[in-house]
This record gives sequence, C-alpha cells and structure tokens, in this order.
Amino acid sequence: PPPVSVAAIDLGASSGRVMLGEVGPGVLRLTAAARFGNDPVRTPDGLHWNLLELYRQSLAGLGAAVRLAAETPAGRLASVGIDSWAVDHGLLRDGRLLGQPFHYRDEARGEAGPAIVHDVVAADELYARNGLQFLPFNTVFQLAADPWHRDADRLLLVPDLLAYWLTGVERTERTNASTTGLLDVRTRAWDDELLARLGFARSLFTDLADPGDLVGSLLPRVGEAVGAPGLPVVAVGSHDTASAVVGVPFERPESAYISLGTWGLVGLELDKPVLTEESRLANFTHEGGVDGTIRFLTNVMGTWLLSETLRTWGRDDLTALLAAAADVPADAVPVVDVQDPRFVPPGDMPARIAAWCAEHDVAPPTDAATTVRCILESLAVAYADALATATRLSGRTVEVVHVVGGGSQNELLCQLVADRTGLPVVAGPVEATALGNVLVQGRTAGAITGGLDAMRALVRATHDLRRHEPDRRRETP
Ligand code: LFR
Repeated sequence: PPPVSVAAIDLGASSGRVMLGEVGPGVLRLTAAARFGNDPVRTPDGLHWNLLELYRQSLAGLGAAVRLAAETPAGRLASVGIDSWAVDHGLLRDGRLLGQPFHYRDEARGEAGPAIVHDVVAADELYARNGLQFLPFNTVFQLAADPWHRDADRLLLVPDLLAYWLTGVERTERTNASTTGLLDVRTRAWDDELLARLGFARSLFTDLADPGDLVGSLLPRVGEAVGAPGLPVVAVGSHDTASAVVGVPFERPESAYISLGTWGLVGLELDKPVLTEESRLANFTHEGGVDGTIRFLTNVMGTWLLSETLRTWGRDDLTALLAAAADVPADAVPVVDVQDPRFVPPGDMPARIAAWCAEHDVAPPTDAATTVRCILESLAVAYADALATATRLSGRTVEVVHVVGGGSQNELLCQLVADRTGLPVVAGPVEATALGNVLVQGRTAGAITGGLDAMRALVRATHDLRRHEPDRRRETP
C-alpha cells in the first residue's frame, strides 16, 4: 500500500506539537506543523491548564498540517489523532465545560481525595481492582476531593474533550481511561461497582474506544476552518505514555524503557498484570497500552526538576549548563531523593534541593554546574532503582534500556543512566509519542499492517538511535 499522511496532536505537560506524519511500508516521517508552549494559569482557586489556548493552537496546527499534507505524495490527510498527559479532565453539563480543568500539579488537589477514597475502598482493595500506583492526583482522588462532579453530566479526559470539540462525539479512549483509577484492571471496562461505592454517577462516563477506532469526523465549522471538511478523528493511545511506548524501538523482550519527559516513566511492557502486594508497595502501576498490553511502570521525577530549576534561575542556556555539568566530578555532588513530594509542585527547585540536603546532613551543590550535575546524578540513581525494582517484581530480565522522549536528547543523563544501571542505553526517538500516535493511525488507514513488533521495526528502520555503553566502574551496587 502507498504511504498515507496523518496529523498527530501531541500535548505534553510543558509543550505541545502538531505533527504531519507520513507512514507506510518503509516510511515513517514526521514534519512539525506547529510547536507551542503549555503554560498553566494560576487563579485564586488553583492551578489550571489553559485548555482553550491548547485547543486554539491545536486547530492552527491542524490547519498547517492540512497545508503540509497537500505537498506529500498522499496529497491530503487521512485522519487526525490526539494524545496528552493523563488523569486530568473537564466536567461538562449539557455539553458546556464547567470551569477550567485543574492541573495535576495543583498543590491542594491531592490533599483530601486519597483519605476519602481509602475510607470507602482500602488501598489494597483499590489496587486489586484498578492496578494503579498511588498518585495523589489520580482522577479517582481528584473527583472524591471535589464535589463539582455532582453538577456535571459528563466527564471527558483532556484528549477526549478536544476530540469532542472537534467532532461533537463523546468517547473515552481506553488507555487514558486506565489512568483514572476507575477501570477494572482485568476487564478494562468501567468498574461500575467502584463507581457506585464512591458515589460517582455512572452516566458521567462515556462508552470506551480503543486505539485505532474511528471517533467521528470534524464538525462542519471545524472542517472548514482547518481546510479539511469531514476529516476523520481516530482514537490513538491517547495517554501520551501509551503512544510513547508504541514508539519504543524494542528489539528483544529483555528490554526496559524510560519515557523521559516531565516525568521519567520507568518500566516494562507486559501482557499480564503482576498485581502483588509487593508491586503495590513499590508503587508499580498497570496502565493500559495499545493492543491490550500493560505498562508496568512507576512514575519517577523527569526533566521537570531541571526545567523548573532553569525557570527559577531565569536561564535558558541548557546546552551550556549541561556542558559545565559534564565536567563536574560525580562524587562532588550529593544524590538527593528526587521522589520527595516537595519537588512535585512548581517552584524554586534549587532552594528545595538545598533544604533537602540540609535536612539530610549532606553538603548542597554550590553553583549552577554542580546543581545540574546533582539533579542528573539523582535522576539516574532513581531510574536505576526503579529498573531494579521492575525486574525483581516481574521476574523479567533486562539487558538494554531504551530512553525515548524529549529527555533522550540529554546525552549526559543517558550516559549516567547507563553508568548507574550497568546496562547499555539506546536513546531515541525524541518524538516517540508523536510516532506512536501516527503509527496507530497509519494502521487504521491500512497503510501498514501487523502489531507492535512491526511498528517498532519500522521505527528502527527509519530513525537514528544513539547507544551509550555503561562505564562499569560507576555502577551502583
Ligand atoms: C506523562 C504523563 C504520565 C502521567 C502524568 C500525569 O506526560 O501522562 O504518564 O502519570 O503525565 O498525567
């Protein structure tokens, strides 16, 4: 079959992009149609996503992708697919959004929810039902803490809300639905009994769609505005991490991944859940993947710690800072616990690192270069720990670590991960999420066939990857 052109709208927690993707046998290419920032807005009631701005940028980017597609052999877009960060959602009544969606990093959001939920369903029972790691901002906790859902007749996760604005069709894509905490980990359907016990109306939740399903087509006004009347909207792995893992160029089963963006999502792809008490206590999650796979992973701090540090300093010269950090001897910096909850909300990270060091009787980093090196060493140690835990809990062997996403461009960090794990790191692709989005659409359009293995072989054949060999002297015991 000839290659097709599709558009991928990929919204990350710190930036968004619309990509033109060309996909077919031997072909997998991305061209950026638009890139834009994703800057949350704080109002007196808390930290919000600027969702209207993201929608506006997505539409403008889709229009640009339509124009770019006219220059490709296919001549036009076959479809568009949307992915974003997970968990967050809009509440609607009669099709109207009730307030601006909250940001999962809102400080107050996570406080009350867990206790309310665990009072009704104990943490171990909850894990047995939904398989999710405990993150205080999981949708289930946000809903419990915020009675607003009682005024709503619909809940739509961020990508589904955008798809609704594009098509008028309300659907919930299953990979992202798995992050709500309200899906049954075994059946992957809404857990009706759990909803009832928690007092969430069943009617808030829509029918589920699977990656690859047709959601609908652009509403007439939208189609006209972007220059693509009737363009199909296809469900992809709408949780960005689900799409990113589609784009991991695994070569063999003995492989782990780190999807490295604002979070470092460290784990394995499995075909059956682990669900042991040990996995629960280690905070390992079972998120739904494309083609029925399971992402057995844990959320570790990602590039957020570094980007908030640069923001605090008012600096944007990351390349120069990384070069300076590379010259700092590893033992000259402390290893801080990047999983400390103090690092989750936006704020002055260097001050928080100094405070952590003071509390733990270690000398804090003294300047910009040592601070950056301290952050990278600390991240690498945390990833190595998470990988060791993943292999222990799953009984799987890991011989290579794939790092994908924006953070895979950070060569120093990738090298430190190799050193701290004692394993080779294969870095890239940077745009794994957009590639995963494009691949699923390409399969729906009939341009490629096969399962995840075939998609990953196509990624390997079309993308340059960088390999980092471990320096065994630095391996942590
Ligand atoms: C990554 C991600 C993670 C999810 C976090 C919050 O962008 O989607 O997978 O745990 O954001 O939604």
